[in-house]
Amino acid sequence: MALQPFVRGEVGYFWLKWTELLHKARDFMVTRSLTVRGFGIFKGLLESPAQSAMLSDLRDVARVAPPFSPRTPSGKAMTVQLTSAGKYGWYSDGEGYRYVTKHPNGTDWPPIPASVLVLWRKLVSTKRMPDCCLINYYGEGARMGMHQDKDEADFSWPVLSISLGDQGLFRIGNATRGGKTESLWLSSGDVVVMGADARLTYHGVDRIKFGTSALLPKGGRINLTLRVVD
Ligand SMILES: O=C(O)CCC(=O)C(=O)O
Repeated sequence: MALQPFVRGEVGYFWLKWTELLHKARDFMVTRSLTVRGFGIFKGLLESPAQSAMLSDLRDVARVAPPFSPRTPSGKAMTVQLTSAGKYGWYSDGEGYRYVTKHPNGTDWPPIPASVLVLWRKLVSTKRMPDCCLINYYGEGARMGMHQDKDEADFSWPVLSISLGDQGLFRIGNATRGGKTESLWLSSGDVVVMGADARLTYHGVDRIKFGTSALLPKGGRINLTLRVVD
């Protein structure tokens, strides 16, 4: 009788250690599902509860820094709506593409949510955090033309991309514009690492397949890209 609480305590302790070990093993075994032209693609890395938690954090960001549709340097309004979190936000107008320290409404960008940084720590670095989390929202008809991410100072850091919501048709090209491309559907919870030799590979999003995810009540797709800027 007297031993019972002790035994229960021991069993509880070992059970805790065992589940801790299992979680650690699962984290360690994060394997990339596929590599396309040097882009590491982790299908379904983010599970459904983590996607919902991240979405809730992004809503908090959007309350402080509301999404807007910037103009390209040629004067066309972009079809995606975007906002940012972090030290810098990505911005574009007649003066060109660049990073800026304030939202167009004059406020500082909110901090990058911890739920987002977890993925950066897991896949990129625990020492250097990203300076910018660009948040793109693709509504009906929105797309993103083929481009390179090259407004950053140091291309040795990858760009980490996280997809939430409806599927997006992601196109991967080459180190220079043009040539043959390959496309794949990115689904909610998929994560892509664009780094090393593929850091400056052209990529874009051709279209969104509405109604393929229940995450966003009104449909559409959110894409986050984490970037080291300076
Ligand atoms: O939406 C995506 O999957 C890619 C986004 C992107 O290429 C960018 O923000 O530069």
